[in-house]
Amino acid sequence: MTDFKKSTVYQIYIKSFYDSDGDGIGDLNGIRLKLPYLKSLGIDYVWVTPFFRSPMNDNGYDVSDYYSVNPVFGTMEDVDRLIEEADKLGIGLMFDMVFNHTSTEHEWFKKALNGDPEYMDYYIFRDSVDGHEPTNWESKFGGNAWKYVPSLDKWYLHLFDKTQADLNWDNPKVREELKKVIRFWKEKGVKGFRFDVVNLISKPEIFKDDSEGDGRRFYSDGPRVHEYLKELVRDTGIGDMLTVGEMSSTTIDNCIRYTRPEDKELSMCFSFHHLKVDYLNGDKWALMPPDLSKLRELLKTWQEEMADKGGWNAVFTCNHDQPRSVSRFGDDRHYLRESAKMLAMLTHLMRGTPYIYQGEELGMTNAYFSSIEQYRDVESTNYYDILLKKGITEKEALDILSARSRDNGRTPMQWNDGKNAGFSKGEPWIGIPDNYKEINAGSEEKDPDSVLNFYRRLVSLRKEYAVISDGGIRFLESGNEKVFAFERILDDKTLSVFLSFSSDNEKISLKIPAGEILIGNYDTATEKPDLLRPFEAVAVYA
Ligand code: TEU
Repeated sequence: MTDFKKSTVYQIYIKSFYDSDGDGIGDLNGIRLKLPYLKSLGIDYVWVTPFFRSPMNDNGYDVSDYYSVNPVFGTMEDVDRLIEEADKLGIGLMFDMVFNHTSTEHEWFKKALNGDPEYMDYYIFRDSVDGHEPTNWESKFGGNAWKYVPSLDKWYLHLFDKTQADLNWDNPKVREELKKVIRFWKEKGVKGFRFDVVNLISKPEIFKDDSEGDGRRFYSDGPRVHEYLKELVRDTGIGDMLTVGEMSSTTIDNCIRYTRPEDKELSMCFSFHHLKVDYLNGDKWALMPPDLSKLRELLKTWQEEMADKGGWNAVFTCNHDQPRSVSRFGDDRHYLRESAKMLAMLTHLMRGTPYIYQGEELGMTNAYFSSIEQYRDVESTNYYDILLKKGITEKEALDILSARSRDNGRTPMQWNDGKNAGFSKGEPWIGIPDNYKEINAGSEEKDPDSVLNFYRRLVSLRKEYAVISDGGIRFLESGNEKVFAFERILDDKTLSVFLSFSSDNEKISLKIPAGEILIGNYDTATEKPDLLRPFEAVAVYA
């Protein structure tokens, strides 16, 4: 089994990482050219978001052929070279398996649309109920989750975009097809897999209206999900690789089962409850500041329970579906460095495998787009229309997108202060925030105190200190809701971590203990052990 506890994973959103051929879109060769940078960060694995053939309605999460490369990202030879060169540097590649759905341009779906019963059974087709949709379930991207096909007089289920048709995992042929895909990429030498929304694959036997919600309670962590995952992992022989499942609206009990080694499902999983603490009444498209007490409570519960029951978290605050955490939980105007480093310590010092999302290690911020024309993401443009239809003004709708759009995390990687932030010689597919002049890899490389160099230290500390990789965890009451405190404990060693989420000085009822400061985001030690400066973060080893 890979020692994934000592590992750090770096996530690459290929479209925005590095463009090697000047078409304004990142590509496989771009990743290969930047391998030395990744190596210098000390990371162990790179998760590359989907680069397979796709009409790109959802930027590659709508796969039309699992075995070929989207020409905009390169060729199969480019994939082989990337794997080979990464391997030489000791970096393992993880590919992204989008198995809950395929694009409606996949040949299976085309055959289904032609009425071939064998392929119709690859998807979830249902008859109308009283002349309308089979259920009232909502798509995650807005609107009803069923689309009508007049020629078949049936509806198909799409939990995401209407061009992403959900697969029928209850059909053993579908499961065999997907195993073949894994084997194909495994043979190419990848070292791990990320499974997209994999806890949504098992749908209920009976489809009925949800009177309480959008339908998710019927298909999240569905009836046969554990059985299907075990089968997939066993039959493809990926039990010893690094596998991470993306779990949408999941529960701790299920995540324990997904990740307990004895269950032989996955190495770790992503959950998202902690990234919904700024959703007003649970609505992503209604703004409020983050509820810090709720954030702490969720982290405490997920960290401690997973630890108690042998589960393992993938720890993260940023990815390609999320706004930048420094703009969300930090203060990107007044305390960019302090807050970016504080959030880094949160992610890298809790229990679990940390994930760095490209640009996070530079302190990259939200995009701050101000016009709808600047947005590219299907979810954002759909919801813009939905918000306007609800009667919200254009200005309000744009303010909501500016805080919540997935495009905030999808702007190009800021490599240097030159043209297009050094991302591309052509016109980038999406805009770049003006702050790339200050926030970029080139300048941060030269600055010992940069966010980038701070991430490097955190990545290497995980390898040196077993208390970080293997220790238990216990959250402490700091007496101040803006200051989180926890201890990592292994044998007779304790790492005490204090993190302030405030732009002011904050007093706590605990005292930061004496000991070796392993890492912190201020140069000087605090003079008063019960006072934290703005966004101060400190980890004491004793
Ligand atoms: O994301 C699944 C997912 O649950 C989020 O996209 C979420 O629905 C969204 O942020 C709505 O608020 C995965 C991928 O990471 C995402 O990029 C894909 O769009 C999606 O699956 C469909 O494949």
